[in-house]
Amino acid sequence: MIKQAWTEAALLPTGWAKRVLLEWQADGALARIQADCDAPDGCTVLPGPVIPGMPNLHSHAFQRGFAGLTEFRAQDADSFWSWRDLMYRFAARIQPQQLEAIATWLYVEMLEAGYTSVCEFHYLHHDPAGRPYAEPQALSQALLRAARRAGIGMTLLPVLYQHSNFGGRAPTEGQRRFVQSTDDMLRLLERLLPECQAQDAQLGLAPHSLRAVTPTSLRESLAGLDAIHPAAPIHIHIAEQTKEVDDCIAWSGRRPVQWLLDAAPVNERWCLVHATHMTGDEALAAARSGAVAGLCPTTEANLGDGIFDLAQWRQGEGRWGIGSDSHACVNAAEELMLLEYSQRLATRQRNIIADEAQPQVATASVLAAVAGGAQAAGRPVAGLAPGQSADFVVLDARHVALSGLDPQDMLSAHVFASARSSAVRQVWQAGNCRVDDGRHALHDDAAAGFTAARSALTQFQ
Ligand code: NGQ
Ligand code: ZN
Repeated sequence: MIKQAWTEAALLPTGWAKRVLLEWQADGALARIQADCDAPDGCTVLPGPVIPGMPNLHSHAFQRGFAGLTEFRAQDADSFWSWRDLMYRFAARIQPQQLEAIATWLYVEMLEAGYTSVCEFHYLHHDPAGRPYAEPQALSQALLRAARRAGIGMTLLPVLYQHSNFGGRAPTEGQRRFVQSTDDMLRLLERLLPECQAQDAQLGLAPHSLRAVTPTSLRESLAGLDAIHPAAPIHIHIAEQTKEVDDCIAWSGRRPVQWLLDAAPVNERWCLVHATHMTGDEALAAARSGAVAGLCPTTEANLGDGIFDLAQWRQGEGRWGIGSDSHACVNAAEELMLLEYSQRLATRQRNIIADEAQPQVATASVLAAVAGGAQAAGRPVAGLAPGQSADFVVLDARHVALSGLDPQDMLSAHVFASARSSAVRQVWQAGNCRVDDGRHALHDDAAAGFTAARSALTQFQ
């Protein structure tokens, strides 16, 4: 059975179109998009301009549980590394039901903020003592269940984490819940594949970083992945901190991106998360590989990583998408705003993400981030086109920042002028309305579950 919805304006991969009819199949795949037509009798009329749902290409769901709780001075010079110690203390305690409660609320928030799918970079595998659960996939299942309940598309990326630094250094005590052998990881992937397929989730692999794997375990895990699930997405944290770059040079004589490009078959399957610190040559080569740059502007700002050079990346026609990573902020529009602003601050210019083909910054950035995010997710979520999932956001035309504007300016106001308030009215995922009037049906229940889990986890800190 075909389902339909009609809107006055929709952002298609080719740009804005008017009077658009969207048609999708029972499985949620778009079958036809027709512009310049009237709404058929009885067809659902969407109450505002429609933009594609945003894939969130990088998430550590459990970190939502302590967002806002690391903003105090704990030592003379706080840094990414001292933040990470606090994060490990939180990670050490979390139980499966708490992870599920936190993730369920997070995914509700994501949907309400315009994200329709999420890539979970998931490294919390074992129990708090560091022993495998009776079901080794217990925590992965908690994330899959949370995604199913909230109704968000999922790419699950179990993380291979074996070492604490370059050169195969032994993992630390704080990393005990993350660590497993390459063989155990491959068995985990085998178990998870049918579970993912049963809910239309994609399964991939995330070697955590070049710090956490060795050249051998990287090579063997990628070969094993290819045997289990060819074409699966591969995500890695690549060059987020200058200390990491220095350590990589000390270990190998090469910078991390350069090392990876030399050692691994980097291509369209790869997402290079936090490729913040690259030389011009590295950026050009990485962009040409077809890999997606995974940009997480609010987390990278929160952690003091540095500023990604988007102009340089685009010179190589590099693809990119956005992620909310540590979830200090869960808002697709705000990530895009901060990305553009970081570029303006660094270059002292304006309207960096726009170009001749698409002079509107908000429109250009939504289209680029949806395309890149879909590639990184390895799922058909690349916008409003036949064969893609019916994942879309209806902007709130009643919001004061948007009211009375034309659709393209409404999107611009949504990104740049809605003052951190949400101008999202409805969110549809796989053809189902998950958010109506700005609220997800699970909003209150999921919020209560989240606050209970967080209270239990923070009361002894
Ligand atoms: C993570 N987080 O895996 O959670 C990392 C930090 C690390 C971010 N980069 C840990 N946001 O890189 O060792
Ligand atoms: Zn991360």
